[in-house]
Amino acid sequence: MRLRVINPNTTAAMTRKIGEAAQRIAAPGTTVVTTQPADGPVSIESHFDEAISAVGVLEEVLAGEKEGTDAYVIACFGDPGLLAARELTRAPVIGIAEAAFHAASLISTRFSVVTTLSRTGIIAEHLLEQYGFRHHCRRVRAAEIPVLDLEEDGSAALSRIIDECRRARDEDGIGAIVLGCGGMADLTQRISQEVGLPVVEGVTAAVKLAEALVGLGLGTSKHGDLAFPRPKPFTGRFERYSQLSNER
Ligand code: 2AL
Repeated sequence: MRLRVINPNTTAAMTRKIGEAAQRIAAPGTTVVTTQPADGPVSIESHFDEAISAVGVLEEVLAGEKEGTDAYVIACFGDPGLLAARELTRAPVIGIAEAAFHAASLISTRFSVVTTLSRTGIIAEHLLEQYGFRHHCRRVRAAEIPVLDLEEDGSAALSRIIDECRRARDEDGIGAIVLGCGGMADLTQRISQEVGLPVVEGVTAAVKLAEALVGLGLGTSKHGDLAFPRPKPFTGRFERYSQLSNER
């Protein structure tokens, strides 16, 4: 199967890291293509960043449709553009936050999320509500590191995340930890060893869920609200979307 993993931000180093994590976990028969939008924020840590990045994600899905993609992963913890992406394809589209919540809820009754900055915690909280995981999650915690610190060798990012995970373990009454950023895709084992709890990371969870859905012969329903968008004129910068057709 052909899996397109989309890093919604435009930092190539993070895209590489996400791609390597996806490749390591993917089944031998899975071809992983990792991409990032041509335009957009270098990191996503606000509602504004997220709204802008969603357009790039959708363009990457449209590009993937031309290449016969079998499944998509949106590799940012806000799952930007997820439902809109599903409208554009029959293939399954999995967000890393929803993948991580599902996986964590299958191995524990309660989990906490450890994310980057506390101002982005609200995005995870909204998703927990929207996806129905509010009661599975004890707390959304922040290590107070900007996303791009995760790309810097020798930064304090890892030790701060580990410290926050230890606090979650000791104070939250949880069975598992969810890492709340695509840039943490390479940290699962290390943190799990240090903290002694199962650590769920969304990129890897999403790859395995995407493979499972494709293996089950399941794709995005085209019945109801996830049907292809109704064709209509788009104006100005977005005029090219007037060409979107229902024929795919
Ligand atoms: C993210 C993420 O996963 N990638 C990014 O740029 N921002 N989300 C987050 N909470 O840090």
